[in-house]
Amino acid sequence: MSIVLYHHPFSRAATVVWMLEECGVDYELRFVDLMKGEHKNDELVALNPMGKLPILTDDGAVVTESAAIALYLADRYALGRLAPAPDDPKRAAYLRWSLFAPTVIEPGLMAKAAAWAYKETQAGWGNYDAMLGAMQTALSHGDFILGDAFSMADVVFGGTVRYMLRFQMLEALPVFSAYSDRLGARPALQRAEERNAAVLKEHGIEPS
Ligand SMILES: N[C@@H](CCC(=O)N[C@@H](CS)C(=O)NCC(=O)O)C(=O)O
Repeated sequence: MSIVLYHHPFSRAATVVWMLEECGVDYELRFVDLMKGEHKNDELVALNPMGKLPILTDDGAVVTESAAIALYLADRYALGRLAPAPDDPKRAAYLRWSLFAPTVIEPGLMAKAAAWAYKETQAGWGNYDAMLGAMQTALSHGDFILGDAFSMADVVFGGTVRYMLRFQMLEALPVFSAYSDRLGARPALQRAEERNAAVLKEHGIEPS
């Protein structure tokens, strides 16, 4: 099988399973025991010098960083369906909000939760209220980031929203909860959750 995902269900690799299910491709899950520190072994550090999951390999190509994995998979396996083509004007919003999740939402919510001291003008994630406003703007065009059409941007952006809501790091504004519920109804997400749960069961790990 050409696609291998180095995976643990308690990591962002769980969301990559959703990406793969949306693409409808075959893939192998290779369990990495985070609790035993297997992600720090030589083989995995050679693939990802950060010593972190997820790592995806595809016929020798190595992709790390969840958002990069999402964009890679959508371009390669679902261009025109989950990713607007490069000459499609929707590509702008697609890229914009796909990158907003890891570069603004994640650090912005971490900064708030951990009460980091930083200068808003120097930190890329800026001001918390501005970030909340931008997130609502992103969701103001319809059911999904691109309006009526679901795209891989919703897995990246929406996956972050769902995770942050679950751990109460993001205010449960109705717009976020409704979006999260819409995403939760997707068969591909449900298949991914089943697959992640099966891995937990196989390894005798209690669900979180
Ligand atoms: N920016 C990376 C973050 C990767 C990351 O932090 N992975 C966590 C699990 S979600 C991890 O491997 N933690 C174990 C460690 O750092 O030792 C991404 O989006 O993929």
